[in-house]
Amino acid sequence: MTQSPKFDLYAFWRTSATYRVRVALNLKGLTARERIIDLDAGEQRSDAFLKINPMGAIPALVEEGHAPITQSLAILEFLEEIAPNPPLLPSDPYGRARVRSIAQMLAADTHPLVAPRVRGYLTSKGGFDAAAWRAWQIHWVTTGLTALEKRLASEKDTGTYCHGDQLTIADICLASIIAITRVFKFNVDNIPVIDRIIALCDTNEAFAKAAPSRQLGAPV
Ligand SMILES: N[C@@H](CCC(=O)N[C@@H](CS)C(=O)NCC(=O)O)C(=O)O
Repeated sequence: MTQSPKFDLYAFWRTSATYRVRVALNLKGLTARERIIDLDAGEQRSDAFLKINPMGAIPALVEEGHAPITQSLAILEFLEEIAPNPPLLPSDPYGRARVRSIAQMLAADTHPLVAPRVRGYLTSKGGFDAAAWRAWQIHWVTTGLTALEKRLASEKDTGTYCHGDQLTIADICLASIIAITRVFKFNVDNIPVIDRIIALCDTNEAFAKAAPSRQLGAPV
């Protein structure tokens, strides 16, 4: 008999932050029941969802009897603690700090600038039209990826993946930003190290299965 998943994951097909959690769950062989929050319909601002995450953002991972876990990086670290294999963080403190630093360049400094709530504000109150929003989105994603490319190309700890030859949270965050470029159909040029790492992630079924285009609700 198949056991039903013990986690609910509040999710939407295209979101970069939810993608990170999907990849980590897949890598660790865990499952979660997805509860769809339709960002296009504004469901993240419904009273019911704001009780789960007052920030009005997904993902949230919920296990009965426990408070919801929000913030994709906190969820990734939680999954790492409850299911340590395969490890998604290096074993040494300097390595862990470098991986977390790369992850935060992407998940904390890059991704939030292109979230729907930012688009909503800029287009309703900031005078942005669709073209200005697209230029903003491309600018900030390019800024984040170009900064990371510089690090990856110059730091000795870069290997097959962002950190050595082991998949880590840094690669998951990197792939989550590349997922944004794929959903919104733009390219960032001159990032050869990133392109090489992503080509490798693309061959991994845990990443492929998490792709926005393969989720319920994705346009066909
Ligand atoms: N730092 C948060 C970001 C969460 C976030 O902004 N999620 C987006 C989807 S990728 C969202 O739900 N946005 C709703 C909105 O901006 O209105 C995390 O990593 O979980």
